[in-house]
Amino acid sequence: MDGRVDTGAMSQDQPTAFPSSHPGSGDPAIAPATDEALLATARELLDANWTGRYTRPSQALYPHQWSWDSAFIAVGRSWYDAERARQELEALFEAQWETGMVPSIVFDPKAPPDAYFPGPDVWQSQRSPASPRGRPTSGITQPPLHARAALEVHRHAPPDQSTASLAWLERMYPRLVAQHRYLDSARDPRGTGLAAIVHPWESGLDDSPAWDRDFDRIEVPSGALPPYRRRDLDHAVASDRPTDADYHRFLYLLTLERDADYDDARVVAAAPFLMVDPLFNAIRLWSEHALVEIAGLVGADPAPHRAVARRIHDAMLGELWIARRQRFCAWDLRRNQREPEDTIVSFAPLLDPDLPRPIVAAICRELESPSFHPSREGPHYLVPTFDVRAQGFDPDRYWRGPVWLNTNWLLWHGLRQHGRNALADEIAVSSSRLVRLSGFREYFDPLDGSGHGSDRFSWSAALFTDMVMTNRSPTHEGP
Ligand code: 2M8
Repeated sequence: MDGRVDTGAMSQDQPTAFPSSHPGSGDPAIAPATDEALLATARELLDANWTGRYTRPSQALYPHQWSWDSAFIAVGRSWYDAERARQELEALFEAQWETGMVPSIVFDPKAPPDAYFPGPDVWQSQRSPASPRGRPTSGITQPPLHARAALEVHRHAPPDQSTASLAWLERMYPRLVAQHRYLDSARDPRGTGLAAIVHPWESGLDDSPAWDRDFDRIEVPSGALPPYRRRDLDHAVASDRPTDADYHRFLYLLTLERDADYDDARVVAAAPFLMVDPLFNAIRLWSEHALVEIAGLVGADPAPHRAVARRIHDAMLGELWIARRQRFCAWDLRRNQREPEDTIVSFAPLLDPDLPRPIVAAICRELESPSFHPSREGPHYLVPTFDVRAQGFDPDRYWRGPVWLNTNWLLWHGLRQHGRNALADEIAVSSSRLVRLSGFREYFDPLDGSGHGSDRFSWSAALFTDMVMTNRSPTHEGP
């Protein structure tokens, strides 16, 4: 166990109950909160961030609806309020574009105009005839976790809501299918079976070093952007957030896409950033498998979903698995290069239920290596989003090293799916310790456990809830 978080006795085959005790590993004083008290705090937080139709990621920093946040939140909330969980996803899909794209942000028209930047006046989604009328959104998407989330929400419905839940699933199914078929058709310029993203914001891991080599070379012509003021820095410290140079590039890409009226063919043909992300595609594959199950539940044909899932699986192995490096790599389609950075996106293909065992083993070796499993001397928390030994690792800056509970949750599911329960448990223990130490923060320093970014962050509360409740539930079918 050298170099590991001490989780107490664990078995390779049987998941442990969600650990609430904290055998020493050099943790600073951790609040002795019970899971029950933390579940109550998580619920209170999610209720405070509930708007009546959906849940804000946080009150100040993110005062609108975000796409994959709502998927994470719906899963966590569904353990105690299945109705709001269903509403959350349905509200998001009311803003689905005619192309099938689910936008990354749906703006709250009641929020003050300067509450978030870039807001609806910058995005101007109405420039696209495919955007929903009278409902301002962003013009890009985020990882398609929603079919998986919908299936989980349905599974958690109490028996007296099973009819309502199935009717909801029937309403959601065609919208979820449209979301997936959009990605298959509009985002696969090479016809490989893999969907490309056109903006780092589409990855959800916006500032990840996974695409530094491509992103950093984007030159913003002088005068290309009007003067603007970053609002994120009103609510979070600058050293936790993206640098001004990166923010400038984010906005520049946004304006190029906006100026193409978010026409997919034009955007994909010209986007300076065109990246195949293993995490985005692994989530897409995991959700396509969820569609197989949903189709069975609503009386539709699961066969087409099986065929798409097989195609994505083959393409991930054929195009993104680099045997020489024993790693999945992001693929920069513009320059036709595989990105060498060792980041958490490389582990996401664990979500593929058919991932070959030698590849599962290689991913676990890397997850257990000192790059992602910091030394046992002193406190340490899993899983850093970037190799802690890499140049440029930053324990506190947004997506460039900190631990996030959503990536922990995805890996936890992936590892359990492949019977790697000991490692999955270590991740659950670390997640629990971080919450006890620093609260439901947006992200955490993997070396000292301090909290960063936003406070009272919704998906941290929701996913903590899901990990606790899943481990308590003997009948949970698992992903
Ligand atoms: C972060 O992204 C937004 C832009 O979409 C931002 O920084 O303003 C990311 O962490 C993203 O994954 C997340 O969905 C969003 C809201 O929590 O914040």
